[in-house]
Amino acid sequence: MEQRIICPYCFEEFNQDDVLFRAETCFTEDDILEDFDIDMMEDGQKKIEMREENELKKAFLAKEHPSYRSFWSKYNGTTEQTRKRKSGMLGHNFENYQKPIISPKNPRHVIFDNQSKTGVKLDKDGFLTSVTDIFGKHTSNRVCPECCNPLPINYGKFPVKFISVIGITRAGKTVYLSTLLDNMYIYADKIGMTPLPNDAVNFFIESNKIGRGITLPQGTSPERLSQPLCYNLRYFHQGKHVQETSTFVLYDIAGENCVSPEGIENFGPFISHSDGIIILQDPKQFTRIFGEAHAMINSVLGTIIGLFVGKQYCEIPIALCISKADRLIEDNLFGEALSELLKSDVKSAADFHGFCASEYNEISKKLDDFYRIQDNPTRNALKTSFNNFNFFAVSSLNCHLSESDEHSDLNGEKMLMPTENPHPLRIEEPLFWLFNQFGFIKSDIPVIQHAIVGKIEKINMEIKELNNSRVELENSRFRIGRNQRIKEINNLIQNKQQEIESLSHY
Ligand SMILES: Nc1nc2c(ncn2[C@@H]2O[C@H](COP(=O)(O)OP(=O)(O)OP(=O)(O)O)[C@@H](O)[C@H]2O)c(=O)[nH]1
Ligand SMILES: [Mg+2]
Ligand SMILES: [Zn+2]
Repeated sequence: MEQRIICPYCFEEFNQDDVLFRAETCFTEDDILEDFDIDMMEDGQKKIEMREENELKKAFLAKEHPSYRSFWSKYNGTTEQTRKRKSGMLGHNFENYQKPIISPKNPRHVIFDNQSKTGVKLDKDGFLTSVTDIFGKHTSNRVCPECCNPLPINYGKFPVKFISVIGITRAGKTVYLSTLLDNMYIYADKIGMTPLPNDAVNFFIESNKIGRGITLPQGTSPERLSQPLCYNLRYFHQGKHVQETSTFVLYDIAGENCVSPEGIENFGPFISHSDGIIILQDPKQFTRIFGEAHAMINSVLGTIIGLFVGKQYCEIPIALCISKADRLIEDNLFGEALSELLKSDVKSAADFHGFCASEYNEISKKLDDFYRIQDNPTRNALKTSFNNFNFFAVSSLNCHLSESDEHSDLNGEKMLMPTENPHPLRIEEPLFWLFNQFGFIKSDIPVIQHAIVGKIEKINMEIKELNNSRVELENSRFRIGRNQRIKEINNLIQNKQQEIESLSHY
């Protein structure tokens, strides 16, 4: 079966049956005999068998694979963690990434299928998902043949969407992702989806737990690459009318890497391979309000424009989200109507599990106004560089925070801790919007499109100018070719009006 897989780490594309495996059989140097010792043995069947077994064991030595090491060397070492087995169990405690890499095509690594004898058995979908190694141990831990990073269970069987969450340092990315993923069951249910998380996701949530009395996560080390967060979602495809599963992969990209040239070099591939982007904008980036030197347009947005624009990628959906919206609500910077909307729960579309655009469009329009007043350079950059973006405001915490006794390792600042249960505000909305843009879910009414609005605005301006010149001509009675020119202008205006009509229709 020809089925291509794109590695969520190195983005190499390969056939599903080209995967490699991490073997459960692991030997250390101590388990392997010196060739010299075997040479010394008495000749005979026993010696031949010993030599053969010793040779086989050499392929099962526990160590980090060179391709894996070289991938992670760009990021100051791996961030993969191994769940420690219960104490008292026998055997070595190897890290998962130290397990030997074996090939399902090598009869000295794996046991071939009894019937075919020419290869290993595939699963019911025709996928290569597990093998039994030559020592009889079973493994279903697939890895990418290029970088030897782990492929989650079932990864590659379903269409994959990559989503990067980016924003400056402390913008709230980790808190956002952890809260979103932890509550995914509730959110997915609203749009009729069943989430099937994997181990790395649960690990991420556990190690960045958000809750009352728990110190908030430390800053993500800028030079490190967090593990991609893979999620399978089962749902009823509202366009195709069939049950489907999709995989989506979320990346938590540390803030520094969205702005420093070296960071962009190493982390740029994650952004440029994304099918959707969630930008978290820290309220302090609104220069008109806070006067901080982190204007959106100079930092993150500039980076994305650099990575995408001119490379035909600017069609990808971009969700620009104001994070920590609770602060802006509290400071009355959003105005009454918008604050009330933001404080309400995200609804499903009235009669079906879809995106409730009738509610969302109101928020989006008001946020567009907010940007026009507070950060017009960012708004303009979006309207002129991207064809598909929308505005959101979210709060992952929206609860009282107090200083905890712990200090941050990174900058010595006091760490904060929620003193009550967090009440997240609308954090699922950007994801729902992306799902709608990917075609997974329908919306009750067409979703507002600002890029289009921008185009219409521009054409309206042009019509206005044309009208002015027509009036001028009409007033200047004795000019040669005047009537011809007026006719031409009328035609131009008519064309532009038609253009607007087709845009509004769209
Ligand atoms: N008021 C409020 N504060 C928040 C919210 N979300 C995050 N914060 C604050 O912002 C801080 C930084 O959040 P993180 O999620 O660690 O930020 P980050 O974007 O991951 O930062 P880096 O890892 O440095 O790139 C938190 O420790 C909180 O103090 C929110 O919804 N409301
Ligand atoms: Mg972080
Ligand atoms: Zn890879």
